[in-house]
Amino acid sequence: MAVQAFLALGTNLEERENNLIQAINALHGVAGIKVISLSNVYETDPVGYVEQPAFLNMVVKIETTLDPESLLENTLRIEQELGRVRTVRWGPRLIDIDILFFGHEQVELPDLQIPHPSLLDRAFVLIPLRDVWGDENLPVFDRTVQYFIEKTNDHKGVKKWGTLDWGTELGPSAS
Ligand code: GSY
Repeated sequence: MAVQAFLALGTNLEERENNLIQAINALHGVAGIKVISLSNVYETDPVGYVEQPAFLNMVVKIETTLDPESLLENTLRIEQELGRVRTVRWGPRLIDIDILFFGHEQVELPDLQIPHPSLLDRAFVLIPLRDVWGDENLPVFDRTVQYFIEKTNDHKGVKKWGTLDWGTELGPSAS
């Protein structure tokens, strides 16, 4: 049975828009993953290690028949295939793909925690998540995304940059 999952994408090196497009197309190309909708794309001030270029961040809603660990394997493989090189921890990256939610499931494994543990502190994740999630309460936290956005102190560093038009410019519209 297919489950809805939400993935956060971030990039701050080279052709940032192209990195997002490549990642979304690669996700949609995996058997068992269907991209359903995209948030707006936001340009965001770096959080953590601040001496690095601004990020583009967005959230992608998918349906998947994979289990959470297989989904993780695929996101890690796509990060690597798109050329992610970990130089500085928290440092610049071509593409970062984090699993935020996987249906209503909670996962606690050494290499995978769902919901994503830093989700609620990061305006660069919450603001795009609101675009594709809407006004419903989040599973596990039982509050709206808006509730958590109002608690962040870095939302001024998140500015709408543009949109990617899934279904026309990126990939198949009829699948
Ligand atoms: O957590 C993902 C990588 N990352 C980001 C990011 O995607 N966006 C912003 N604005 N800051 C970040 N710091 C790190 S680490």
